[in-house]
Amino acid sequence: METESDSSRVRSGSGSHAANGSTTSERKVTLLTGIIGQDDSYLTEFLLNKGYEGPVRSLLLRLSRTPSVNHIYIDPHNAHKACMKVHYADLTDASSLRCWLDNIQPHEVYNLAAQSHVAVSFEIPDYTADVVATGALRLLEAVISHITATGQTHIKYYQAGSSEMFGSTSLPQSEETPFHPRSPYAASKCAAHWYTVNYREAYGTFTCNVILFNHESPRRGENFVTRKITRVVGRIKIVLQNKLFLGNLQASRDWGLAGDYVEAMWMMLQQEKGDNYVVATEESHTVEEFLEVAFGYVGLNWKDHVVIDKRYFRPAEVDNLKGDSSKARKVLGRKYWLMLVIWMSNNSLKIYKTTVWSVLENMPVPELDPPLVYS
Ligand code: NDP
Ligand code: GDR
Repeated sequence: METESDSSRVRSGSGSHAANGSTTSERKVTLLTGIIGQDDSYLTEFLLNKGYEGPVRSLLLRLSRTPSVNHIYIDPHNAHKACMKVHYADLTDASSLRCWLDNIQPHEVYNLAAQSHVAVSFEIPDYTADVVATGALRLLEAVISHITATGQTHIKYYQAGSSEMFGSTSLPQSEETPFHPRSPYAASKCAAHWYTVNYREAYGTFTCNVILFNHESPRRGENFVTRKITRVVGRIKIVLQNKLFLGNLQASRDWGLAGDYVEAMWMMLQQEKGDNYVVATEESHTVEEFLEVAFGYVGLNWKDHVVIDKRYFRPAEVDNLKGDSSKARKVLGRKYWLMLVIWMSNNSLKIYKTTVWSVLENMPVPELDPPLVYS
């Protein structure tokens, strides 16, 4: 993948879609952080399908891998065809953020980049806080100074909040539930949440905190539990391995589908005022229940293969998460469905099959994108 050359990193102030002040969706320019991530790839596809005028711009941290976006990436040297552009930037580098905001002049900024693994945040707490908490602050500050310098007040900011912020609170968790973070990651997300609220109150900027409960897909990183399980189920089924090592099976999560939730992200930025929203399926299941479904799907019993390994337990666990997304439901006009149910429904088996069988090196993986069919 190529990126724009360094010479394009100048503060242009002209030639952007923002300059004409249009706010119609087809003339919007978007900036996303964290393009390699699961949500970024679905959101990029969603925005392109919505008819957002290309390119959907993205910031990229590491250039060594680009699996989630390769299928929609077009070489920028084919400028008339390019539907997204990828730039070097980092949430730990304030100057890069401000520079690209000035250069791109986006209408919408989605801050999705993060060190997003909860267990890993106990190992690298300092880095996690720098990216997740201070990174959000740097981006908000870049937005404000960009607005001050250019007068472009229409800019809207999206902050990826997390159900982990609720930690050990009682169910169900809504926008009114007080936070009780149980990891450096969750505490950092709480800080990012309050920075986002503060910049809304202090400067009148349109900022949104969308507190998403877990959402999964075939593009989920393989060190998160759903993808770890389904990947190994495939390997066990074809006798590539026999054991699956896991931690706490009693933890309960409200699992939705990533491809669905990006719609909620976009929708919340289309409201008149920035606000805080919880997005969830409103159902919760344990990791053990997930194992039953995943192994059962290929005719195996999880108890014959799963081994509990203490290494995968966290210093402090979030036992039970289940959202109350009634506020978001009013905006969206519908609710989202639990992933387990969807995976078992006929039309969506292909998502599951892809996840299971994608471990087979010489076997064609069914075409999934676009579009994913969920119901
Ligand atoms: P991923 O971990 O898949 O993607 C996050 C992306 O951010 C990765 O591409 C990562 O790059 C990148 N990144 C990490 N550090 C930096 C940095 N310093 N500067 C720029 N980019 C960086 O996350 P998801 O797509 O699953 O989630 C998107 C967002 O939503 C995250 O903020 C996450 O915390 C939050 N969230 C996710 C939920 C979920 O269930 N998926 C639920 C609630 C919130 P690299 O991989 O190279 O480190
Ligand atoms: P989570 O997702 O911590 O909820 O954070 P993850 O899939 O990592 O864990 C879910 C639950 O499964 C238990 N578990 C294991 N988890 C992993 N990763 N590996 C194991 O071997 C294992 N065994 C049991 C965990 O203890 C936990 O209880 C995700 C991330 O996407 C965050 O960025 C996001 O904010 C939250 O979801 C909402």
